[in-house]
Amino acid sequence: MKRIKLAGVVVTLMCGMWSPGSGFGAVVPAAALGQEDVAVTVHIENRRFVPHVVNLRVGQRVRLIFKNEDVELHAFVPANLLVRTNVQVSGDGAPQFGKEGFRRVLIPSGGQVELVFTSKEAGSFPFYCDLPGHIMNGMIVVDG
Ligand SMILES: [Cu+2]
Repeated sequence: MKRIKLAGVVVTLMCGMWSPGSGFGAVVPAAALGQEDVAVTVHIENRRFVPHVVNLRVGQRVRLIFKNEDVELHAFVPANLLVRTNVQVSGDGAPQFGKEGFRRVLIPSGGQVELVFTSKEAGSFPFYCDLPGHIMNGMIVVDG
């Protein structure tokens, strides 16, 4: 395992297989996991995403991990990043899908959710938590 620091975000490079946690919703077969280029962990604490900026590259397969360390439920809602994108969800969250694909995932207190996907286009893609009264924002920046 190798750690590099990229614009304030610690990116952990993973090798080998990864055993998924207990699934909920769109559960991924274990054979499909463990092939990503990078893993990025975003902590949720005190109604904030930490870090709130995640840097990715086009074509990079990423495992984006959310750890909810608050005592309340939160959601990860990406504005446009994952539209019509294949997203594998694992962990103990409750993902929701619509016509355009992945819409959001609810992350219980103390829970962890992992999303595996490949960014298709460059840009800055905001994300937020849409639970009532929560003002929680972040940005996924995809470089070409
Ligand atoms: Cu929230």
